[in-house]
Amino acid sequence: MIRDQETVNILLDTISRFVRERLVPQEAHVAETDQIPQELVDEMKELGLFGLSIPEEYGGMGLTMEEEVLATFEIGKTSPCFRSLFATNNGIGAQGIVIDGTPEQKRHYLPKLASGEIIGAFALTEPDSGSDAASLRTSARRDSDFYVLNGTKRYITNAPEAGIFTVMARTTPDSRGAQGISAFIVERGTPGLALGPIDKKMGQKGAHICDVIFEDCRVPAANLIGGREEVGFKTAMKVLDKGRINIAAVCVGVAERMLDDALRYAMERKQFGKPIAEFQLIQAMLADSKAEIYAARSMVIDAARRRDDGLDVGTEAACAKLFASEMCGRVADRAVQIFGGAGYLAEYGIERFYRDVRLFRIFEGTTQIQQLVIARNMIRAQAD
Ligand code: COS
Repeated sequence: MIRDQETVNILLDTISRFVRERLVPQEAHVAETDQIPQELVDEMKELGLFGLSIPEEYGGMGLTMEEEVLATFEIGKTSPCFRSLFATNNGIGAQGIVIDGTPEQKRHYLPKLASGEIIGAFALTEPDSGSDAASLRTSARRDSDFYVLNGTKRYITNAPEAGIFTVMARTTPDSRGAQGISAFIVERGTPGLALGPIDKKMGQKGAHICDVIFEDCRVPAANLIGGREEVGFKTAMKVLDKGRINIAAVCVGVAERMLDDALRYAMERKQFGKPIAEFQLIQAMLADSKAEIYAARSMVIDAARRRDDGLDVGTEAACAKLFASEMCGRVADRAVQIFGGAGYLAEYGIERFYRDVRLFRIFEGTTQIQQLVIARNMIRAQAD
């Protein structure tokens, strides 16, 4: 749903200019230093990028899902690490509070997330619990007005920068599976919360992940999301439904950027006396990429509109994430192929995108988890 086309156009133009003029020129530097310059972070805050999807009453822009994916298409046209910094505040690091938080939790945390004063992170995955999220073992034992958390969370995006963590932990000790899991807001600096060293990754330099370790970490009972135990797994799944549409949108943006770079290169690079873009085997790669991007873009917009209409989008979000992330991988591969030897060199930047986009098929649910979600929903719907 687009509320006011003119306002959205202005926002998209502003983001597009910021991406082109400020972020693209810094891509190589950020990859080399593994750090986003503070001045760029400050500009992101000024533009309101940390609060795109946080409701206006809490200081955000309150974009609808359709508006948000249009913005994400533009943000996608540069290194994904830039988006990663503010994406958790719009997505998995804040949505638990937006969707299921109490009024006090919203009032206390959302304005700080919307302004970028604090970064939010989402702590679900553990050393022995990844795709099987419901098998998580981090425990939260009630002790008067506190919960005492013990356990380790792994691969937590933005954990080194985070001011708060949405933590899924087991409040019912002997429970198995999704039942017995509750969600908490844990503030950085809470005694008993420690961070592991920053992990070295294949790509997305500038975006950081690390372990988050809880050892008798006492969290106020008021920080139980929604004030209700045992609904934390559902909160996590609802957060991921939205997150998956957003990942699909960023896949579309990055794929458009890579195809644009590949097309420009193919029109400049000459072999056999003419630009390689005139060769049909190169054209096939360009055309297949264009068609697949168009398909993914259409899926993302459709899924976003359905979510705006209040429909259950579990299946559509999984379809969009599955198709768009796989599409993005294929486009990256073709882009490197079109660049040829230059595609393998760091100097041209395309190999960096190739490494960066590999993550999209893994995080916020692997391709195989999306397949499982889609098929399960199909079977359930048929059986009903
Ligand atoms: N929205 C709301 N509720 C949901 C939901 C959704 N999208 N998906 C599941 N639920 C509910 C179910 O309805 C069920 O509730 P009831 O017990 O009341 O019926 C409960 O949650 C448990 O669901 P389910 O039985 O489907 O859980 P499973 O353990 O079988 O599997 C999958 C769930 C595999 C889908 C889940 O573990 C998953 O998404 N794994 C991937 C995790 C992930 O993406 N990790 C990435 C790291 S975080 S960036």
